[in-house]
Amino acid sequence: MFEDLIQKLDVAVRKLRGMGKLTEKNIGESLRTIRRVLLEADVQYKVVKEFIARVQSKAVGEEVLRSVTPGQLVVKIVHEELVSLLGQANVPIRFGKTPPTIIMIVGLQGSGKTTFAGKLGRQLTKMNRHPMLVAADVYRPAAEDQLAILGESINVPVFSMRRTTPIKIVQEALVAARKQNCDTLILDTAGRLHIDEKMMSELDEMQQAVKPTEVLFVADGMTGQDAVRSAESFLNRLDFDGIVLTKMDGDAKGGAALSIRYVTGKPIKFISASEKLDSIEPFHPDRIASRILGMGDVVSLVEKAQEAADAKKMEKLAQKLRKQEFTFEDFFDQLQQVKRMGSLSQIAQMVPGLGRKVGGMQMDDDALVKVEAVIQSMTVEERQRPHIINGSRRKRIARGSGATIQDVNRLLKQFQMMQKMMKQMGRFGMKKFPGRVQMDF
Ligand SMILES: Nc1nc2c(ncn2[C@@H]2O[C@H](COP(=O)(O)OP(=O)(O)OP(=O)(O)O)[C@@H](O)[C@H]2O)c(=O)[nH]1
Ligand SMILES: [Mg+2]
Repeated sequence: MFEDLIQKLDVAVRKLRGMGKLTEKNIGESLRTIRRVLLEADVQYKVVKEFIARVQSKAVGEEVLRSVTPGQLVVKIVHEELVSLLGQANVPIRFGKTPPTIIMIVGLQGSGKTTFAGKLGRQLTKMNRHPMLVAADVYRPAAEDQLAILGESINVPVFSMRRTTPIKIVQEALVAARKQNCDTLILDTAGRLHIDEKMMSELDEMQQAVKPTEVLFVADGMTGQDAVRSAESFLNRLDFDGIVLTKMDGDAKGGAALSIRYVTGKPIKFISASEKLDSIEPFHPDRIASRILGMGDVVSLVEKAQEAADAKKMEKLAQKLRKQEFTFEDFFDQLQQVKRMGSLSQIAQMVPGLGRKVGGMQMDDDALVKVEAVIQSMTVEERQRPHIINGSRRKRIARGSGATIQDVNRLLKQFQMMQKMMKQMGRFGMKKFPGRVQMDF
C-alpha cells in the first residue's frame, strides 16, 4: 500500500533530514519535490497547494532546538500535516444502543461494496458480534449468490428475497435479525455506474425508511481523483457517515486516501488492500502517515527534544515568575507552545473549568496570529521592558504588524494585567500556572 508514494517521498524527506541549516532555497527545493510527488500520486491540486503552504508557514515559524537538525524538524512538520490531512484520529463505526445496528453500504458499481460487506461481517464476528448480511441489490442477477457464497465462507447468515423491492427486503431482514438474535445488519446495496437519479432516490428512501445507524460510502482507491469526485457528488445527494477505501493494493497511488477526507469532510473509517476477506484495517491517520513517511524515528526524536525543551523552558519561566521578570519574550515562547498543542479553543476545552468561561471571549486562532505579529514587531528591548512602549513606538509596532493601534494598546493592557496576576500567583506557588497564563488571552 502506498509503495510508490513512500519511495518517492522518502527521497525528498531524506534530503531534508540531513540538512543542518534550512535556507529558503533548500527548504523550497524540498517542498517543491514533495509537491510534485503528491501531484503524481494523484492528490487533488488544491489539497497539495494548501498542504505545502501549511508546512512552509509552520517551518518558518518553528524554533530549531539544539538537539535536532532543522531538516528533522521539517520532517516532523510534514508528518503532522499528513496526519491532519488524513483526519487526525480514527473514527470507529457507531453501534446503536438498541440492536440491531444497521450499517448501509453504498457506492459506485464495482467499487468493492459486496466484498467489503463480507470483510466487515468477518471482522464483527471476531469482535463477538452477530452480524447478518442483507442482499439489498436486486438489480444484478448474480449479486445475491455472490453474497450467499461470501456469507457461507465466513459463517455469517445472509438474508435475501426474490422479486421484491430493496426496502421490503431490508424491512423483512430486520424482523429476521430479531428472531435470530443478530445484532448488526450489513446492507449490501446495488451499485451504480454513475450517480443517476432513480438509484439515488431509492437509496434515499431506504435511508428514510430504515434509518441506518451508519451509512458507509465505498470508494475504489485505485481510481484516485475519480473516487474523490464521486464521493463528493454522492454526498450532495445522500449524507453518509464515513468512507471505506478499497483496492489500495496494486496500482493505487494514494491520491484518494490523501484527498478524500479534505474534500468531503467525512472520515475514512476503513482501508483495504486486497480482495481477501481478512484484509481490512480500521483507518488510523497517525499510523498511515507514519507508514507513508517512513520516518517514525525522526518524528519521535523531535517530539522528545521538544518535550525536553519545553520542560526546561517551563522551569526557567517559573524562576522568572518567582522573581517577577515575565516579559513579552517569555510570552511569545508561551504562545509557541500553545500552538504546538493545537488550536486555542481545543486547548481551552482541555483545561478543567475553563472551557465554558472562555466560550464568550475572543479565543479564535486568528487573534493569536495577530498577537504574535504584534510581538514580532517589537524590538528586543521593548519585549523585555514593555513599559518603554510609548505612543510613537505603538504606532510603529502597529504599522509593522498590520494591526491597529487599538490592537497594540489592548495587548499591552492585557499583558500588564497578566503581569499583575502573576505577581499574585507567584505568592501562592506555581503549580497551576502554565495553563492559566496561556489561557488568559
Ligand atoms: N484488488 C482488490 N480487489 C478488490 C478489493 N475489493 C474488491 N475487489 C474486487 O473488485 C471487484 C468488485 O467487487 P465487488 O465487491 O463485487 O464490488 P461491488 O461494489 O459490490 O460491485 P456491484 O455490486 O457490481 O456494484 C471484485 O472482483 C472483487 O474481488 C480490494 O480491496 N482489492
Ligand atoms: Mg455488489
